[in-house]
Amino acid sequence: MKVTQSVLSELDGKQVIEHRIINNAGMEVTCLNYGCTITRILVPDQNGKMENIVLGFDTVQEYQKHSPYFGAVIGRHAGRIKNGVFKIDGEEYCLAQNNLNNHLHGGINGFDKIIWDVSVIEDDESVSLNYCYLSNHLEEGYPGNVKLNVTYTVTNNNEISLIYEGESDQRTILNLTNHTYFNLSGELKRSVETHKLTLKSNEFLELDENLIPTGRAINVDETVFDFRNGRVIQDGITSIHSQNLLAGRGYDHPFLLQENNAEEIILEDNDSGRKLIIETNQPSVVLYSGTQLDNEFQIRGIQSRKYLGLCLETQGVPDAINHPQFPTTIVEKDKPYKSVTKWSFKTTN
Ligand code: G6D
Repeated sequence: MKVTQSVLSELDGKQVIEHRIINNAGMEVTCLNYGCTITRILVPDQNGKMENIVLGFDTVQEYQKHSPYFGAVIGRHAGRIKNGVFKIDGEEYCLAQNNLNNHLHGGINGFDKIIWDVSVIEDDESVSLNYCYLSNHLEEGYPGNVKLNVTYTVTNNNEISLIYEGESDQRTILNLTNHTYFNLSGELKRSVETHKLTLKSNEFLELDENLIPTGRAINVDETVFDFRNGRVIQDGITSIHSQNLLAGRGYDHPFLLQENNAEEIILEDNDSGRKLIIETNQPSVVLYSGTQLDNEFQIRGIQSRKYLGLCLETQGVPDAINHPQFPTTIVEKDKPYKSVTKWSFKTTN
């Protein structure tokens, strides 16, 4: 396997470093230490043609100006937190309200905007990028000094594992994910409406008008949220279900996973023959169908637009701290937090 490193630019006196990994099968993954951002993933289609299958830019400036979290690590807490307020042990914490009057994706300067320290670990069958950062007590309003490690590992089997680890010196909340927008058509030649998703999930979480979970889990039966036997994204775009309309004609919902590490999430594009299998130790995945992508900018020459990419953000449940019935995202003092997800890229033939 090959890995190269280059300094793209400087930001706030720190180097923005790009790593490019090419495995023995020719798969290519490019990442920045700015937000642990994955900027390219090149994988073969059914004819062996290597093409990029994620939304990303070539310069940090474009990420700063346009990116709705393209490829970035999200934290301290992915998703929305109602009114940006939560309590731990009776103590109230107020987070940045950066999405209407709610908190979204770690706040104004979330982990997606941090320059992380980075190191490379190589062995015969894989290359890993280890990003680390110390998030100080009350950064963006969150309690605890938290040591964070984010490790992306590329293997010769066309897999990427994403491991998020954290340890805090006091009780806090943590919920990291990666916000890559996938488009398996290759080089964004088509939108994702005809992508087929299969999800081992019987329930999705109802959202209110501000996209905050209401606390109610809805059974997917007889709805376009039932992906158990595979369904094209288009179904949620043309649906008149109130939750699809609320999400801007599509999906922006957490799904509760019935199984972990059991091919529980599969995304396929029939025309290219590309297939992505996602496995995780996390209790939920947020399916975001790119409904809020606007056409105000270009992505490597392609005009951005609705449904140009979709996200499958494996994570804890958004706003879980305000809904005790959901799996908790509280992390105990000096107890390690570890979230593991694996992306496996295949072709259907
Ligand atoms: C919108 O509601 C969506 C989020 O889920 C997404 O992460 C963000 O755009 C990029 O706010």
